[in-house]
Amino acid sequence: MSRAVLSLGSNIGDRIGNLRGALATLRAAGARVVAVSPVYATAPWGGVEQDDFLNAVVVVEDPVSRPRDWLTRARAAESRAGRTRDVRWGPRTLDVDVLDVDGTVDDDPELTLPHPRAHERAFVLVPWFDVDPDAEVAGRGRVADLLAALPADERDGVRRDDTALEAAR
Ligand code: PH2
Ligand code: MG
Ligand code: MG
Repeated sequence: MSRAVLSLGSNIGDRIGNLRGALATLRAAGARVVAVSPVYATAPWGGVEQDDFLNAVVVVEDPVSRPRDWLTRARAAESRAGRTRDVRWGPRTLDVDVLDVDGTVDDDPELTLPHPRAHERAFVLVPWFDVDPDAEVAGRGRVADLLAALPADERDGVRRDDTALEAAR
């Protein structure tokens, strides 16, 4: 069994529709969605002036996938949302980042695990904590502790949105 934690983000077009489309694509590709965080409206991180994002974190499982298979699915979801790769840390219809796969630590430049900036991003840590309060960022520490260590203004830029990604199951 392979268990991955994915970050979903969108700040162009139908943002919530883009996040929902990601779940649909992941399921169509054979992933079982085992946890879905609340949706957050988040101030842009990374210094590019752009609109606020909607962000969420999901936990997905599959009997056989290796880390690269999760990357393939993430990219499939992005391209289905019409994603083009342009400005680094810039606006996007859909970003699906692989945060963790079974605690793997790997410096493969194609898929670095855990995600190399997850530990410093409130828009990742807040929803990750929601789906798994005991989670660890492999080699970095507990999500709860990393979150507590972030500057207050980073956490304040992450605000719970009323819209759910999907109806409660
Ligand atoms: N994604 C980025 C750059 N900056 N900021 C927020 N708040 N949320 C994101 O998902 C995000 C970002 C590029 O991947
Ligand atoms: Mg990203
Ligand atoms: Mg990405």
